[in-house]
Amino acid sequence: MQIEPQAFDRVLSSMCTEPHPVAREAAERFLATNPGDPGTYPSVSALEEEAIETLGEVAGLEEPAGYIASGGTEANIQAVRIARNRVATRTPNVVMPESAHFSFQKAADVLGVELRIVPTDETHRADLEAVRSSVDEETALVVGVAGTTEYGRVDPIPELGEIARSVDAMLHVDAAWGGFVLPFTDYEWHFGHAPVDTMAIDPHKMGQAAIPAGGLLARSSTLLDELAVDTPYLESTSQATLTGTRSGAGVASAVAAMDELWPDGYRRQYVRAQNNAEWLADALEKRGYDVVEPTLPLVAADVPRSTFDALRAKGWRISRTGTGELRVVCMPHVTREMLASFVGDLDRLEVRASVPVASDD
Ligand code: 0PR
Repeated sequence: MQIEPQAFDRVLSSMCTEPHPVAREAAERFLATNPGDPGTYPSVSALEEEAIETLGEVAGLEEPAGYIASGGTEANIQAVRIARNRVATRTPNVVMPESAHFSFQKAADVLGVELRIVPTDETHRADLEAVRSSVDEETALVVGVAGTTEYGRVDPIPELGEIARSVDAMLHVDAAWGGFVLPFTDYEWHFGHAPVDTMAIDPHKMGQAAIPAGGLLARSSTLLDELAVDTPYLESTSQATLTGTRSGAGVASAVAAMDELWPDGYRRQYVRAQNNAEWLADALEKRGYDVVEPTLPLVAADVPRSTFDALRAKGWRISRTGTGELRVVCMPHVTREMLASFVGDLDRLEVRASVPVASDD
């Protein structure tokens, strides 16, 4: 096979990153292991327990239950599934802000629950009044996002918890992207801050593990039991995961990355990424663009479509928010030099755009 994977030197929109060298090495070593069959692959199974212990530490949960999933999508689907299975009603609903990831649409479709999507306020966070007026006795789950995909915003998690409790619903926090930066901020987002029942927190995003390594955490193993099915021909007796055969590489790389980086390495990474985001926001603002302030390391700015397209044509891997703003995610592989080179390209494009077209006379 001749083809090489892409380089990361122009990747500005991904929520994944180059795995940490120790994560890469662990992934290679554990390629031929399957945590879906703990009776046959006990060492990767033990590693998965370690991964959940550490994820619990990151997310303020002393006795965590959970597993390493294929990603945030699976974790979100499983959280909706737990909540759906716990309510008596035949017509359960899930209330979430419009900023929540599209994986909840998949969850609702697969699981047959009604999705009630409420607006965000002017700070791009869940509008609490709208959430309050959308929940009812058939609400199985309220979703809060801790680090939204488009703007990196953190919903008011404790308040969402109160609303969920007022109707006996569960609270799920989607920290798939934000989970490894939020511990170093003042946000209230985790199990220790609010009555959170389940959480998505992905080592394969800010956690610098290899893909696939998502995380599903639950406050208690009873919650996870809602997902368990019997596995008669395996040595283990039941399975709570969505997929059967799973990636031991993902599990091992998650443990290796977290062993290496939690907490100091992740803290340094957060500070560097946040500084980069603020530098870029400042550079874009100085050039007259409307910038959504980066409260986490993610910058959105109102750059014209033609400029956006020209930057993509130059090889920059950038993406847009639902309303069309340029979106740059300051992941660990994003350096200041990359951002400076990106802004340099932007300047050259804008100069060209402002040069009047030469006339013939
Ligand atoms: N929750 C949040 C808050 C997310 O941002 C994402 C993914 C998910 C859940 C779903 O996670 P998985 O993709 O692991 O299932 N957010 C990014 C997105 O959809 C994922 C992404 C990753 C996109 C890498 C591009 C990319 O190169 O935009």
